[in-house]
Amino acid sequence: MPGISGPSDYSQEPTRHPCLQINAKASSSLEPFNAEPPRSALVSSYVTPVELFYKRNHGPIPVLDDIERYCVDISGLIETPKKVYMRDVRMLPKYNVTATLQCAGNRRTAMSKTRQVRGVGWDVSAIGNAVWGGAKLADVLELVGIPKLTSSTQYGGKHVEFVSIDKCKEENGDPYKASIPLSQATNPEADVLLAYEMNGEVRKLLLYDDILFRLIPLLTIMIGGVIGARSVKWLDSINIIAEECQGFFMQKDYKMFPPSVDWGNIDWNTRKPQMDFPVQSVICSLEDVQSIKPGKVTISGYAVAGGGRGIERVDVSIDGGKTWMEATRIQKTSVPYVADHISSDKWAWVLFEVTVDITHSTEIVAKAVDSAANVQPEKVQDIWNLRGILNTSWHRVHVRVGHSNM
Ligand SMILES: Nc1nc2c(c(=O)[nH]1)N[C@H]1C(S)=C(S)[C@@H](COP(=O)(O)O)O[C@H]1N2
Ligand SMILES: [Mo]
Repeated sequence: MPGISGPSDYSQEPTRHPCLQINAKASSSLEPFNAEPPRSALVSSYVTPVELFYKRNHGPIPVLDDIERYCVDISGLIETPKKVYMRDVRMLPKYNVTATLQCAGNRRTAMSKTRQVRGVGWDVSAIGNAVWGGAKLADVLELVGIPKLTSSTQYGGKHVEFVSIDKCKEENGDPYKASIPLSQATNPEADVLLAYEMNGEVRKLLLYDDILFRLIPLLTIMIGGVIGARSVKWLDSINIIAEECQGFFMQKDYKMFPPSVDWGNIDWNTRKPQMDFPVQSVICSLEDVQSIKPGKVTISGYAVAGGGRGIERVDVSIDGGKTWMEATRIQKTSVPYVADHISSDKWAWVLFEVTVDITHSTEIVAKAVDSAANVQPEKVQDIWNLRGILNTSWHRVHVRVGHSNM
């Protein structure tokens, strides 16, 4: 790709916000940067600030030396392959879609406590909500002659593969990639974006380039309601292909296996790549174990439904799940952005709160219900899987009530 390169080491990484908690695997300079904000930061604003947004990488951050030459190559099973430049994308109608990005590995650390899993450990903050600005992928694909609502091109293209620039060891040094069905990519209602902005700013990378810090916008795919792994950052090319992407992250990772499958008897081909994430909710105003004073406590957190289903309600219990009360939705008065599309909120999380009276040490639990009446599973043991993905079990925190000497 002219103008852009994927470094093979981590010597040119940008500076990150000091509040981000770096996960164990990433502490070595040989590993990609993976970090999440403290959970309390998630409930302080409906839109997560870019610098506090979790970072999930599989390779070094790309380096751009000439934005004018940066373009995305669209080719494959189509009539007219084309190079799409940033200016071409900016000329298409712009949409602002508020959408939550969640890593499939969110809450993996809690799952690993029941039985060992493989993967980077995450607490509850491998998630964030942003206003993504960009062109709809459906409009971009029209530039190469693919009409809206197409499920197959005349040459047999049925999937859209997104290939990045960053080199990953899982792909044997090749770039990160993923795909979605063509029918979803060409459906304007699916709101799949070729995004150039996050929260109203060009998505920037601060890179040290001898003497300068430069602001670098790169195109990113954003797919609401789907696990983060499919929203490919730093796009290099788009391929229209017949079968889904055969890359590592589609075929050998991010698949949901039953608890009976372990590394000794795994057959990756028996499962489909995970796409939508299931309904999730987490308490963010309290740590997993926290000492508090007796009296009124306001409990707050996030709830998000996959597939654009939207949150119906959030139930909170202060007696370990015996009795429940309904939390209220925190009004998102502080949102500084106006979504262009009435349905754009369906991809976004809901922040909830409820004020309770705590008199003694207890377990506080949250569970959410989506608009299709799907509910979170009670126990993490029941959904354990060897890759430790999609831990959406009831979120439990323990409060210890102390008295005078607190
Ligand atoms: N190019 C590229 N895109 C990628 C990844 C990556 O490593 N490289 N990681 C994926 C995963 S697993 C997640 S959860 C999200 C994380 O995006 P973020 O770092 O912006 O939060 O990006 C996805 N897209
Ligand atoms: Mo992820």
